Parts: sequence; C-alpha cells; structure tokens
Amino acid sequence: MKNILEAKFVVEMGKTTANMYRLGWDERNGGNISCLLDEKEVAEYLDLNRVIRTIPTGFDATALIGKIFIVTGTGKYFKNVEEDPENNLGIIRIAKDGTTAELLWGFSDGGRFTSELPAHLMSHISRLSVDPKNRVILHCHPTNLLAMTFVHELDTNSFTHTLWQMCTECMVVFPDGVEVLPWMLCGTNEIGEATAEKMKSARSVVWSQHGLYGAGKDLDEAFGLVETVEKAAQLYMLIAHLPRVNTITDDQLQIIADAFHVTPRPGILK
Ligand code: 2HA
Ligand code: ZN
Repeated sequence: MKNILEAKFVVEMGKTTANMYRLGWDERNGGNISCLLDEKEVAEYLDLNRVIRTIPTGFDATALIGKIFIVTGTGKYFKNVEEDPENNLGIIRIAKDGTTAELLWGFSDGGRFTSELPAHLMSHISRLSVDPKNRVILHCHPTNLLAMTFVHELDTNSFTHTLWQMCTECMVVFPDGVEVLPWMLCGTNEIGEATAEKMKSARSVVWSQHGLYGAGKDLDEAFGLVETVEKAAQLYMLIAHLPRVNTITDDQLQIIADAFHVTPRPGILK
C-alpha cells in the first residue's frame, strides 16, 4: 500500500483548505469540502474491505451507493487540515442502505463528517445528473459575497447580472450564473434539498447572509469559480455606493460569450 498522506487527493485538500483559510473565507470551523474519489485510485492507498466505523447520514443517498468521498470534518478548522489531515479529513463510502457512511480513513479523534453533508451529497447527485465529470462540492464564507447579500436584491437573475458586469472574466467563468437562496437554517436536509435543486441549473449557489456553494470537476475548478464570484462581489462592494460612470453593457456581455463560446444563462441579457 502507498502512503495515503502522499496521495494527491489528500495533499490537494490540505492545500485548498489552507488557501481558503488565508483568503478569509473560512474562519474558525467555517466551510466544508467533499470530493468524489476514484475507487481504483483509493485502493492503492487503503484496504477497501476495512471499515473503521459506520456513521448514519440522516438522509437517503441511494444514488451514491458505493461511491467514495473525501470530506472535511464537522467542527474542524480549515487552517489545521494541512498539518493534520488524518484528524481533520475523512474518507467515506456510502453503504448499501444509502443512509450510512462507512469510514475508511480519517476523523482519527472519533469525529464525523461535516454537518453540511446533506447539502454536499444531494448537490453531488444534482451535478452528476447534468455533468458526469463533476467531482467537487465546496462551501465557504467569502466576505464580499456575504456583504453583497445584505445590500443587493436576492433575485438570481439580477444578482447574476450584477456580478457579470463587474469583470470581463465572469461571463467566461460562470455563464450559468449564480443561483441565490434566501436565508435558511444551515446543516439541515431542507437547505440541502434547496441547494441541490439549484445545483441542477448552476454550479454556484449563494446562501444569503451565510456563504457560497461551488461545484467543479476538480478542486482547482471549484476553487477558481468561487474565487471569481468573490472577486466580482468585491468589485461590487467597492463601487456600489459610487456613481456608476461606465459599465459593461449587455451587448458587450454577449460579445464575450460569443468569443468564448459559452451560452449565457437565459433570461438575463436584454
Ligand atoms: O461547517 O460552514 O455551514 C461550518 C459551516 C456550516
Ligand atoms: Zn457555512
């Protein structure tokens, strides 16, 4: 068996959580990540017949039976993942009953997966139904995006339009827009179901006055998506209170979309 601490999927989780912490998106135990792993790759590092313990998930994830995920732990701090991955991360497999997680590695102090596992697994199911390459769901608390949810209307189309206008790159990185949920209690199946429903039509979902969910085919892509949404929100928070002299027009947004061969979310551009 190879040393799992050197596995790309463990090293990358450490690096990503450290970056997110340094960007101020994951104070204290804020944020959580889940990443769908390739069974063959995991088998190079772990005996897949050895289940350390089982943990009930509290919801039905039948569509993911047998799938293996690396996930951050509940109450764990992103700033600590890189120095102690085995305690702060876990590798789980969805058991045959669809409602139990089998712990294959990690959570070494007896801990368990993120309290947001419902939102993560339900979002994985949604994203995989529209994009079989999707592997990552990532949640964090980007400062400017949160600020924006206090001063901007929370309508998906107008929120997306404002973000698209903030930098030329936005249309290229998130032509599918950002879905916006009103404030809801976190950690529940209800917010998980609402997030997953929105994830069918966009890879980013805003939790108003809380944070952001992003999806992607790998950690880089999901991280880059969140980074771009947050950059746009930062620009908005810098200029929202100033007279707007210039803007990127809808015609120009369409020119960007055409040049980069992306389809803007319908119903937004005039
Ligand atoms: O895991 O961010 O939404 C801590 C959170 C809950
Ligand atoms: Zn959160």
